[in-house]
Amino acid sequence: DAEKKPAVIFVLGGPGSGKGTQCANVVEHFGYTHLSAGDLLRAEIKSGSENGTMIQNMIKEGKIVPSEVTIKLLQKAMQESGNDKFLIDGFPRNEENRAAFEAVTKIEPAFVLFFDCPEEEMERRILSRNQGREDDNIETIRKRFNVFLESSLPVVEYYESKGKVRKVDAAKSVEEVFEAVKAIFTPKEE
Ligand code: UP5
Ligand code: MG
Repeated sequence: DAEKKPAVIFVLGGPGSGKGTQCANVVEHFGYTHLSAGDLLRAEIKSGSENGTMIQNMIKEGKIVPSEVTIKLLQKAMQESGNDKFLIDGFPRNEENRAAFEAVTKIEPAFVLFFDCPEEEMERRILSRNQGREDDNIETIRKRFNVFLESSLPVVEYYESKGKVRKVDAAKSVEEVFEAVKAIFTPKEE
């Protein structure tokens, strides 16, 4: 059909790797709309929706919310934004998320921005964040790390095999990481 599909970039990386921080920088410089799947799920809890309690329990355990819930929230946010280019932050988190998003939206990402960061550094960042997130305690952090290694890294590997991963060393300062991110978003002169 003649309808133009939006441009989507998946922003992936472990808990606390700096996805949200860097997405805010990209929005400012490159005109994307930032959609954090985690933020959308937390807003859904706050709104008192019928799924709220289920989502809250899953986040507390570091588990991945069923994809139909997350995909619906993403689609709604995309429609409401009026934009046609999106940073989807923290999704897809497992193979099922990835396949369902593709099947439902028929959208494939232009590329995957992957923040590579050692676990000790991610843990340090999360524990000093102090934003009152219910999953920012050491017990849940450990669970989030395990889910990331077992379920989310395979998604990065899938896109790696398609040549779609742009990997950034996320252990550096916010400014240094953004320099690397900027280079990825800036069209190269031939
Ligand atoms: N900080 C950032 N960059 C820094 C740097 N370079 N140097 C030093 N400090 C830096 O950053 C984390 C902290 O570090 C901040 O204090 C920041 O100032 C500092 P942030 O940018 O927030 O990192 P981010 O990668 O966004 O970390 P976040 O905790 O949000 O990642 P998660 O992937 O764990 O969280 P998310 O919100 O995506 O998901 C939460 C839960 O929701 C999941 O565990 C899961 O239960 C559920 N979920 C789903 O079920 N499905 C989904 O699709 C998405 C989420
Ligand atoms: Mg985040």
